[in-house]
Amino acid sequence: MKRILITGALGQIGSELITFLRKRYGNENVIASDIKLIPEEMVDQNRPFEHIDCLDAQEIYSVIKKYKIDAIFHLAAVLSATGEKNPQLAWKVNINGLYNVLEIAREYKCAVFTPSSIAAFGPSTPKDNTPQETIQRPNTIYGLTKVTGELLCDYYYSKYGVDTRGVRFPGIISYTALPGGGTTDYAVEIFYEALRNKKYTCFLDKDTYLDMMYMPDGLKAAVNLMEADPSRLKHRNAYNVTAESFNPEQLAREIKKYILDFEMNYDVDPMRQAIADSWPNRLDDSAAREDWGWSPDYNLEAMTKDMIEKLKIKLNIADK
Ligand code: AKB
Repeated sequence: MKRILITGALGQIGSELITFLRKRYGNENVIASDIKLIPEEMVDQNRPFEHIDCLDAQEIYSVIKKYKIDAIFHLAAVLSATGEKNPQLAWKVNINGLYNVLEIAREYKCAVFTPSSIAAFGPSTPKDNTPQETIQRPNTIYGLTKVTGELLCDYYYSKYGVDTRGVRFPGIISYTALPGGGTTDYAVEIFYEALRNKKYTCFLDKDTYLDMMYMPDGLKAAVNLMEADPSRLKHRNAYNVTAESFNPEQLAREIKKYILDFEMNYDVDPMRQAIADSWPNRLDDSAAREDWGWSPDYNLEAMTKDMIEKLKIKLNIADK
């Protein structure tokens, strides 16, 4: 990877991946792009930003040619809860956008990273230690687009030799940009509410286990996979990765260690609960560990401590 394009760069993962990749590959070699306009404070000659709507193939083409891009981190996507509210939009953005990126990658010989998700599994998938290769019959539109995306990326690799790679991300927890429209978003919202108001009303039930990961591990997973020796990759799209599996009650208990009077309530949202119930409790990520040395740095305890420290600074909340 010499010159990298990130799509969806203003989203939760994108906004941190830009900084991570720029430190590694140089500011001028990482081109951020998004359908949203760049905020004033990010305008900088040395840190390129381009407007790209991934549904417009010409917009992607012109940026690929302009900067001689050889690797694309394609993050522009509609997440699970938003997808269920607008399935047509989810299909259009997640599938047509990916198709455009893959076609351009085929022509310009770019490597492509596309995140899949725990949503690529469904109710008939084994819930515990979910294997790398198993039943994938999701019942959400987001999940359908993720399975289709995995297969499409595999196809472009075997048919055209496009260097496609991906991981199945769990819920990503971070303090820089908020996630938008996901089912795992509670695990980010809870920190903001706990620090600001000392209480949180959770939209998932207390015993709903899901895989989660702290952002530094998510960035490491994406970049390590893209830098991995291709001859070692037995799978390409997409590797199971996880860092921690917990339920809302366990997260609340961990937060209470720092905010003693934190109060957790529940008001279950049937749509998001049904989505969460269709996903695994915990993935088996041994294939990623064996093939490219995946290993997370943060568990629930380490992540909670760091989130609280960093968010206190961000929200300007002083210790008493
Ligand atoms: C979502 O909740 O939709 C995402 C995901 C697990 O892919 N965070």
